[in-house]
Amino acid sequence: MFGWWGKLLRIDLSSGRHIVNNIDEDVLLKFLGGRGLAAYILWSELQPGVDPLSPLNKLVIAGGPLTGLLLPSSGKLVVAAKSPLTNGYGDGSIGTKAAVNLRKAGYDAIVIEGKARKPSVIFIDNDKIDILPADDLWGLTTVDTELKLIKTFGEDVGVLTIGPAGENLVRFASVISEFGRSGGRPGIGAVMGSKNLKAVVIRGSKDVPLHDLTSLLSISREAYEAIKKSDNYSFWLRQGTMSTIEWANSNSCLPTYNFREGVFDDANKIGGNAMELIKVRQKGCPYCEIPCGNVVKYVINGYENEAELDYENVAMLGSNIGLGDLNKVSDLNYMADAYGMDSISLGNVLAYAVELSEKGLIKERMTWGDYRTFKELIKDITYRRGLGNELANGVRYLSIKLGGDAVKYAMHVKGLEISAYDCHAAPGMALAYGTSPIGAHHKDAWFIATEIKMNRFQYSKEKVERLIWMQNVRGGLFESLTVCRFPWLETSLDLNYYLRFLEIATGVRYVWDDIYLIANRIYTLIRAFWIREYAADGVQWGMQFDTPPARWFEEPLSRGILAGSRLDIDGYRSMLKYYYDLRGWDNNGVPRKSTLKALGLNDVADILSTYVELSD
Ligand code: PTT
Ligand code: SF4
Repeated sequence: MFGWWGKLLRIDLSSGRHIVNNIDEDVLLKFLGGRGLAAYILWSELQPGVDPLSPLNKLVIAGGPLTGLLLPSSGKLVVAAKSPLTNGYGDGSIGTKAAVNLRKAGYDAIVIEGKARKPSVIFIDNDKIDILPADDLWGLTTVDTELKLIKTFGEDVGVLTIGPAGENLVRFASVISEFGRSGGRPGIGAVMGSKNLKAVVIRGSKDVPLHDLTSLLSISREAYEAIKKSDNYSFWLRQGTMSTIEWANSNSCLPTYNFREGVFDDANKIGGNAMELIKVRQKGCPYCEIPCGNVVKYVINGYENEAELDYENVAMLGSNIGLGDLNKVSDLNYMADAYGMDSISLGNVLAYAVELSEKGLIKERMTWGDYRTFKELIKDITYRRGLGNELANGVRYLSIKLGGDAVKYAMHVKGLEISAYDCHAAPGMALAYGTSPIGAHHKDAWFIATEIKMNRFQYSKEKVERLIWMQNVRGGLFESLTVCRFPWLETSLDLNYYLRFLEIATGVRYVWDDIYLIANRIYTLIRAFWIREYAADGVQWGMQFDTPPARWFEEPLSRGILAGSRLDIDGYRSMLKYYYDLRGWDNNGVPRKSTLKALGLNDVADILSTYVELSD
């Protein structure tokens, strides 16, 4: 086999033992790697209905057939587990040296199971695996932890770590690497914490077996050159994702005041141009020629520090909480990275707290843009104190606990807080959130930009068809290859390059129909996972889980060029039904027996039919 090792490292933290398993070639051909492989492992190995924070949950760290090769932006890996935030499938992508080292150590994936008796670090040095005590690291921020680990193990290792938020089982704790790369929005950091696992440190020095090294080197040169010729190249290097702030504001989709509005008066103060004024350097993932990490130096009352800014975290910890000062937004971002939690969910829970306070649904008093209170609240979330302890469970848990009107203002889909695009006037983007396989995240389909070029207010079949294509490419292909999608999206690298990379690496010729089939298989398997897990908890699957919050349907925008806009529930449902048809799922969003069979998921059909009646 070329391109893949066909090896999975399995580590049991309860017994301290590890083993290297072979991965069937058929599984790799059918699921590629990364997300596809993680979904396959979690479906096949997890006991249905398992508590995500119990030792029985498994943490998967997976690369794909292109990860770590000398190809554009190939240093990404997927972290996945059953999510403690959503109770469904959860994953995230991180750009890190750990991705390259994972593959160079001789593995396509690692599965971590059980629970260590004491805080631990896993150190993987090629074939040598050690589980080491981490009492001296427990309680440290992700920054201090990584600095210490690098000091101990050397500059060449890759580190995945959690902060105090993961240790304290904050349900949206993420996994952090390289002081500001964050992955695993749906609480994958809390899964690590529940296993007493502070960090995974990886060193690898082997060469991944390749089908055609000479062609790989020459196509790689060609692709890097194509990227540099892109019209957007130099602007992207200046601002990365940050220019999206101004763009979203001018298109009335910048989340503002807990997704009540799509425009923010102070957008320019927190946008890409403002960011450039305090930017001190750029940071990138391995093998990336278009580094998009904006490192800024911020100053608050004479206190100076650095933070890494992207669109999503600035929108969510800026406009969505009514904060229009980039220094303060940067500070909250720094806290999210250092404590190790997802900035998108954090921006949601803070905004939710303000709205609950405004409406008198909680006793605490706070207002929009209240930086000092937010700072304290972030500490309280991390250490699970008072209101922070409730917010640490995410907006869905708290809304269910409070009941009544509180449910209306909880902005999530399937329990995952919504990422940074307001959808009052974007039914296609709303559908992207509704059908994303991990809950409301934009990674599978950043449909908003496409939609703005179409008729924004239309509920059309064409939008659904384009959305599915986008999901299949972004969430199916890129998440499973596993490489960064930005060279394609932001510097127009021709998509066909990726099929050529795949063939040169593996020797297997995939055409687009093969890729769409694989993507459909992955989406349908992940859907089966959700249905099985919910059914095991006695919850019947239905359209409501694929529908965004009532706010976007019921409360129109009151400001900006699109004032008065809101979504139409019938229009949304008609698009959702068509989406189900195209995926081969029934009217409740449950995969049909015939679909599962056509995708080669016969055993999944057999198991799923014991939980829910499958249509033909
Ligand atoms: C991703 C999500 C995003 S998506 C952002 S900004 W974005 C937020 N970043 C956070 C952060 O930073 N700190 C923090 N504590 N929490 C954060 N939460 C948010 O996490 C990221 C880039 C970006 S920047 C994007 S879009 C692209 N995402 C990719 C993806 O998902 N897959 C892929 N194959 N390529 C991608 N390329 C781009 O990577 P999650 P990263 Mg992250 C400070 O993973 O869980 O999906 O959440 O990956 O290495 O940080 O790179 O405007
Ligand atoms: Fe990492 Fe950005 Fe480069 Fe993608 S474009 S690999 S996220 S630095």
